[in-house]
Amino acid sequence: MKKTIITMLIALVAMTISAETYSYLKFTKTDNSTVTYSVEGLKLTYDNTNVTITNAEGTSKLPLAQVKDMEFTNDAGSTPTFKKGDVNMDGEVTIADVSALIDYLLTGDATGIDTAAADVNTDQEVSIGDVSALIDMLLNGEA
Ligand SMILES: [Ca+2]
Ligand SMILES: [Ca+2]
Repeated sequence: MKKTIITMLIALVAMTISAETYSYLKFTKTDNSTVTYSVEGLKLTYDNTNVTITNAEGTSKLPLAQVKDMEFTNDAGSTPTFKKGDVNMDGEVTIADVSALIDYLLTGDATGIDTAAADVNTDQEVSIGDVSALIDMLLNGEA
Protein backbone atom coordinates (compact mmCIF):
# COMPACT_ATOMS: atom_id res chain seq x y z
CA MET A 1 0.00 0.00 0.00
CA LYS A 2 2.77 2.39 0.99
CA LYS A 3 4.62 1.58 -2.21
CA THR A 4 1.54 2.42 -4.26
CA ILE A 5 1.24 5.80 -2.59
CA ILE A 6 4.90 6.57 -3.20
CA THR A 7 4.62 5.48 -6.80
CA MET A 8 1.67 7.81 -7.29
CA LEU A 9 3.57 10.59 -5.58
CA ILE A 10 6.50 10.14 -7.92
CA ALA A 11 4.23 10.03 -10.94
CA LEU A 12 2.64 13.28 -9.80
CA VAL A 13 5.98 14.98 -9.28
CA ALA A 14 7.27 13.69 -12.60
CA MET A 15 4.24 15.21 -14.32
CA THR A 16 4.68 18.58 -12.64
CA ILE A 17 8.42 18.93 -13.20
CA SER A 18 7.91 20.96 -16.34
CA ALA A 19 5.85 23.50 -14.39
CA GLU A 20 8.19 23.87 -11.43
CA THR A 21 10.14 26.98 -10.54
CA TYR A 22 12.31 25.41 -7.88
CA SER A 23 15.98 24.57 -8.06
CA TYR A 24 16.08 21.29 -6.16
CA LEU A 25 14.14 18.12 -5.62
CA LYS A 26 14.55 16.82 -2.09
CA PHE A 27 13.92 13.26 -1.02
CA THR A 28 13.44 12.36 2.62
CA LYS A 29 14.31 8.77 3.40
CA THR A 30 12.69 6.55 5.98
CA ASP A 31 15.70 7.09 8.27
CA ASN A 32 15.01 10.86 7.99
CA SER A 33 18.18 11.55 6.05
CA THR A 34 17.67 13.68 2.96
CA VAL A 35 19.14 13.75 -0.52
CA THR A 36 18.79 16.77 -2.75
CA TYR A 37 19.08 16.81 -6.51
CA SER A 38 19.40 19.79 -8.81
CA VAL A 39 16.42 19.99 -11.17
CA GLU A 40 18.71 20.99 -14.02
CA GLY A 41 18.04 18.41 -16.71
CA LEU A 42 16.07 16.38 -14.17
CA LYS A 43 14.35 13.23 -15.29
CA LEU A 44 12.66 10.75 -12.98
CA THR A 45 11.89 7.19 -13.87
CA TYR A 46 10.81 4.42 -11.59
CA ASP A 47 10.00 0.77 -11.45
CA ASN A 48 8.72 -1.50 -8.72
CA THR A 49 11.98 -1.28 -6.80
CA ASN A 50 13.78 1.98 -7.43
CA VAL A 51 13.29 5.54 -8.46
CA THR A 52 16.05 6.64 -10.84
CA ILE A 53 17.00 10.28 -10.75
CA THR A 54 18.89 11.65 -13.73
CA ASN A 55 20.06 15.25 -13.85
CA ALA A 56 22.93 17.32 -15.21
CA GLU A 57 25.18 15.90 -12.51
CA GLY A 58 24.60 12.23 -13.23
CA THR A 59 22.27 9.40 -12.33
CA SER A 60 21.30 8.08 -8.92
CA LYS A 61 18.94 5.45 -7.69
CA LEU A 62 16.87 5.36 -4.54
CA PRO A 63 15.02 2.27 -3.38
CA LEU A 64 11.31 3.10 -3.29
CA ALA A 65 11.09 1.40 0.08
CA GLN A 66 13.43 4.03 1.52
CA VAL A 67 11.55 7.03 0.16
CA LYS A 68 9.39 8.66 2.77
CA ASP A 69 8.70 11.98 1.10
CA MET A 70 9.75 14.13 -1.80
CA GLU A 71 9.36 17.83 -2.42
CA PHE A 72 10.63 20.64 -4.56
CA THR A 73 12.68 23.25 -2.75
CA ASN A 74 15.08 26.12 -3.35
CA ASP A 75 17.14 25.02 -0.39
CA ALA A 76 20.08 22.82 -1.32
CA GLY A 77 19.99 21.49 2.23
CA SER A 78 22.66 19.24 3.57
CA THR A 79 25.24 18.09 1.08
CA PRO A 80 24.26 14.68 -0.21
CA THR A 81 26.21 12.02 1.63
CA PHE A 82 26.34 9.93 -1.51
CA LYS A 83 29.83 8.63 -2.14
CA LYS A 84 30.43 6.05 -4.80
CA GLY A 85 31.52 2.77 -3.25
CA ASP A 86 30.46 3.72 0.28
CA VAL A 87 27.95 0.91 0.34
CA ASN A 88 27.49 0.83 4.12
CA MET A 89 27.21 4.63 4.34
CA ASP A 90 29.88 5.19 6.99
CA GLY A 91 31.53 7.95 4.96
CA GLU A 92 34.54 6.07 3.68
CA VAL A 93 35.20 3.37 1.12
CA THR A 94 36.88 0.34 2.67
CA ILE A 95 36.93 -3.44 2.49
CA ALA A 96 33.85 -3.37 4.75
CA ASP A 97 31.93 -1.96 1.79
CA VAL A 98 32.93 -4.94 -0.35
CA SER A 99 31.59 -7.16 2.39
CA ALA A 100 28.37 -5.13 2.68
CA LEU A 101 27.91 -5.23 -1.08
CA ILE A 102 28.36 -9.00 -1.24
CA ASP A 103 25.94 -9.44 1.67
CA TYR A 104 23.41 -7.28 -0.14
CA LEU A 105 23.78 -9.27 -3.37
CA LEU A 106 23.38 -12.56 -1.50
CA THR A 107 20.46 -11.56 0.70
CA GLY A 108 18.75 -8.77 -1.25
CA ASP A 109 18.39 -6.97 2.07
CA ALA A 110 19.04 -3.27 1.45
CA THR A 111 18.91 -2.32 5.14
CA GLY A 112 21.84 0.00 5.81
CA ILE A 113 22.90 -0.17 2.17
CA ASP A 114 23.20 2.76 -0.20
CA THR A 115 22.25 1.04 -3.45
CA ALA A 116 23.16 4.17 -5.46
CA ALA A 117 26.68 4.15 -4.02
CA ALA A 118 26.78 0.38 -4.60
CA ASP A 119 26.50 0.86 -8.36
CA VAL A 120 30.23 1.41 -8.55
CA ASN A 121 30.57 0.78 -12.29
CA THR A 122 27.50 3.00 -12.92
CA ASP A 123 25.74 0.60 -15.26
CA GLN A 124 22.45 1.31 -13.45
CA GLU A 125 22.25 -1.99 -11.64
CA VAL A 126 23.87 -3.47 -8.58
CA SER A 127 25.52 -6.75 -9.49
CA ILE A 128 28.64 -8.83 -9.06
CA GLY A 129 30.33 -6.48 -11.54
CA ASP A 130 30.18 -3.78 -8.88
CA VAL A 131 32.06 -6.02 -6.44
CA SER A 132 34.93 -6.23 -8.96
CA ALA A 133 34.74 -2.49 -9.62
CA LEU A 134 34.79 -1.75 -5.90
CA ILE A 135 37.76 -4.04 -5.30
CA ASP A 136 39.55 -2.36 -8.23
CA MET A 137 38.84 1.02 -6.64
CA LEU A 138 40.39 -0.11 -3.38
CA LEU A 139 43.40 -1.76 -5.05
CA ASN A 140 44.05 1.26 -7.24
CA GLY A 141 43.78 3.66 -4.32
CA GLU A 142 40.86 5.48 -5.95
CA ALA A 143 38.65 5.11 -2.93
CA1 LIG B 1 31.86 2.50 3.88
CA1 LIG C 1 26.63 -1.68 -11.44
